Amino acid sequence: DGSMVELEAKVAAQLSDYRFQHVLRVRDYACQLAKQYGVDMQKAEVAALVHDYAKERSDAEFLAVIQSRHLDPDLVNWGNYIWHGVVGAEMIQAELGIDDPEILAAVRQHTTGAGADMSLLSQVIFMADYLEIGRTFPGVETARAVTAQSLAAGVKYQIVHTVLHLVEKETPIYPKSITTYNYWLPRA
Ligand code: DGI
Ligand code: FE
Ligand code: FE
Ligand code: FE
Repeated sequence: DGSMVELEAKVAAQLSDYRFQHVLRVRDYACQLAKQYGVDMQKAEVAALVHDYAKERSDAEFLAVIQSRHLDPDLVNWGNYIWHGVVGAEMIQAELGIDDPEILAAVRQHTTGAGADMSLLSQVIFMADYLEIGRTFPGVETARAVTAQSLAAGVKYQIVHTVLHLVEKETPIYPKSITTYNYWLPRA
């Protein structure tokens, strides 16, 4: 429908071609998972289209929004990889007029996941971002097979492997990632 085409154009205008192509592949994978797991396809499509909307904004823009919207002050200690989802959701709401709390939560949660407050829509977007057909990391085929069997098992697979990878590289782990790990570990 027309508004979806307009949304797609607004996202394309914000992103380099290679990242926009990633977004389109996330949309495809998200629609497939949404269909399988009974999630609203339209919401999945919108959330996938906007999930990396803010990824190419400057650090200064993110820091200004953290201040003006009174977001968690600890956010200033992190970087683009955390800001583009958590702070990006504010930009998506303000600039694209997307007010659906479930879609905004899926964007906020798409990098780290979340614990008990992760909706099926959020799980679908989290997994589609990880599994889209352009992803080539070792284990991606296993991750796709696990997710096709159980969405929760996919979430667990992703967070376990992401935390392992971050520890391996001695990279700081955002507390929400630990929350996600602890919540999903016994649940799949
Ligand atoms: O935006 P994308 O590249 O499509 O994917 P993403 O938003 O899922 O991930 C962005 C980056 O964030 C990716 O390189 C993995 C990294 N990341 C995920 N969780 C954490 C993290 N980085 C740190 N330092 N800590 C985390 O907990
Ligand atoms: Fe992202
Ligand atoms: Fe991701
Ligand atoms: Fe992404």
